[in-house]
Amino acid sequence: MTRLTESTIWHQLETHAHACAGLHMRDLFAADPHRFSAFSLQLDDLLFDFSKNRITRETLSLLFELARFADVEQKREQMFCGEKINLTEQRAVLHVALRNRSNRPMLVDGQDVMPDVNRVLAQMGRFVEKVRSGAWTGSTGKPIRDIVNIGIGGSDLGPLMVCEALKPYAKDAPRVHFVSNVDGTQITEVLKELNPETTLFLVVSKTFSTQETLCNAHSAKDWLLASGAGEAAVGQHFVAVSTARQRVTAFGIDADNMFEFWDWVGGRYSLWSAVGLAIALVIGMERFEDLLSGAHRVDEHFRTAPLEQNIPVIMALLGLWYCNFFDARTHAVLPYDQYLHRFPAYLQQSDMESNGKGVTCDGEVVDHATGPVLWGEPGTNGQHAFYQLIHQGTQMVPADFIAPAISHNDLGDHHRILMSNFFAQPEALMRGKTAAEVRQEMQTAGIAEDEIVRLLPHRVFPGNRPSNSFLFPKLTPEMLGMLIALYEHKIFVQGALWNINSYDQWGVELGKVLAGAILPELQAGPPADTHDPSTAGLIKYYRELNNAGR
Ligand code: G6Q
Repeated sequence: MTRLTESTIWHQLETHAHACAGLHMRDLFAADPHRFSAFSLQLDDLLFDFSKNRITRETLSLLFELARFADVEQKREQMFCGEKINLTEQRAVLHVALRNRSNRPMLVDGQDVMPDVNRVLAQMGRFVEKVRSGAWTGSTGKPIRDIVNIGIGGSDLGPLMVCEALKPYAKDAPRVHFVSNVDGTQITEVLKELNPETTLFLVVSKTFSTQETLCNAHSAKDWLLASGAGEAAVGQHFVAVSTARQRVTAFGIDADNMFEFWDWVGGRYSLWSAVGLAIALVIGMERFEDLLSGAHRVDEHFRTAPLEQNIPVIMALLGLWYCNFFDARTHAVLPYDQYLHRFPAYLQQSDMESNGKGVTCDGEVVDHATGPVLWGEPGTNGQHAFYQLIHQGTQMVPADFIAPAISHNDLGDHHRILMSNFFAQPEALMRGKTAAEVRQEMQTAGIAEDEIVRLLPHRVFPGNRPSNSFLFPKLTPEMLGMLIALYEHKIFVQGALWNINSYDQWGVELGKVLAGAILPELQAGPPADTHDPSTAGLIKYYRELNNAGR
C-alpha cells in the first residue's frame, strides 16, 4: 500500500492546507450564511457543531477522500465482524458487543459472543439487586454501605469517570470509592472513613496480575482481617472482575463471585463490561443498561451513516487535519458540566494509550504525527487558568466544548451563567478581536492615544482558533453512553487513518516490567551495575534517606 504521506490525496491536502493558511473563520462565516447548517449534525438530541473549524467544503471532501484512501469503512467492518485487528496481540476488538442491545450475533473465532455477554449482564443484575436491596450482607449480617473499586488504568478510570458523571442517579445507593494508586496514601485515606463490616471490595483486573491492584487488594484484605473478621469473611467482602479465574480463586475470592470478561475487550474500552460493576451498583442495573443503549445508538450510527454524516468520522478527520497539517500537538476537552470533571482524564487514557504509537500496522516507523496530547478541565475553571494560552498563545489548540442545556441542579442563575460562557468562549476563539475593534473599545473607554498604542498589541486576539461544540439536553446515562462511544470511534478512525494499532499498549507493559526489576534493589544488596549513573545515584540516595529515617 502507498505510504500515507506519499499518497496523492495527502499531497492534495498539503496544498490545500497551504491555501487555507490565509483564511479566517470570521470571513468564512460572513461569506456563507448556511455554514452552521452545513457543518453541524444532530444524532437524536445531541447537536454536534463543527462549523467553527478552519475548513471549507473542499477541505471536507478531501478529508473524506483520505478516509476512503485509508479504507476506514472496510476497517470499521473488520472491527464489528470480530476480526483480529489488534495485530500485535492477535485479538479481536469487540467492546461494541458488550453494548449490543440489538442482540444480533457478534462473532469472535466463529463463535457468537452474545450469550456470554448476556450471561454476565444477568449475573451482574442479580448481584446488583442483592447488594442494593440489602440481601447481600457483610460477614456480620449488615448491609453494604460502601463499595471500594480496586483497579488501575482501564480498570479504574472508566468506572470512576462514569460514577462521577452519573452522581445524580446514585440515590439510595451505597457510596463508591476508588483506589488505584499503589501509593499507600490513597487506600489509607479511603479506608479511614470506612467500616469493615459494611464495606465491599471489587477487585477489578483483567489479568489479575497487576502489581498496584494486587498490592492494594492485599492491603484491603489485611484491613478486613485486622478488624477481627476471619478468612471466611473474605468471600462476603470481596468480589472480582477479571479474565483470570485461577488467580482470582488463589486470592481467596469465590469463583461464583467472579464476573468474567474476555480478551477481546481492551482495558480502556471495558467500562461496558463487568468492569462497570461499580457503576451498576451505584446507579442500578437499569440505568447501567441505559448507558449501554446510548453507546449502542452511536455504534449503529457509526457503522451505518455515510462518512459525510458520520460524527465520529468527522471528529477524527478534523483532529487529523490539525495534527498533521497545522502542527497542533494537543487537543483540549472542555466540559461545561461539573459532573464530567473526570471526562478529560478518562479520554486521556483512551486516546493517548490507543493512538500514542509511532509504528504502522506494517511495522514501518511513521513519518507524520499521530495521537495528540489530550487534556482538559471543566469549562469555567479552565477559563481562569489555561484558556489564555488557547486564546493568545503561539500554538493552535483545537478544543471540544461539551455542555448540557439543562442542569441536574437548577440553582438560581448558575446554569445560565455557565452556558453563557459555553457559548462565549468558542465564539471568541473563532472571531478574535481585531486591532480596529480593540482601538474602538479603548477609545470608548476614554483611554489616551499613547496608552492605546502601547496596549493595543497585547489586547488583540488573533481568533481563527478551532473548536467543536457538543450540546444536548441533559447528562443522562444514555447521553453519557453516546458521548463516550463517539470518542471511542473517533479514536478508532484516527488509528485507521494513520494505519496504527490503536489496541495494544506496549508502553504500559514496559512500565509493569521495569519497576519489578528495581523493586528488590530498594531493600538490600548492591544496586545493579546495569543502571545509568543518574538512576544509580538516585537509588543510592533513596536508600541513604531510608536508612537515616529508620
Ligand atoms: C488499558 C491498559 C491498562 C490496563 C491496566 C490494568 O487498556 O491495558 O490501562 O487497564 O494496566 O490492567 P489490569 O486490568 O490487567 O489490572
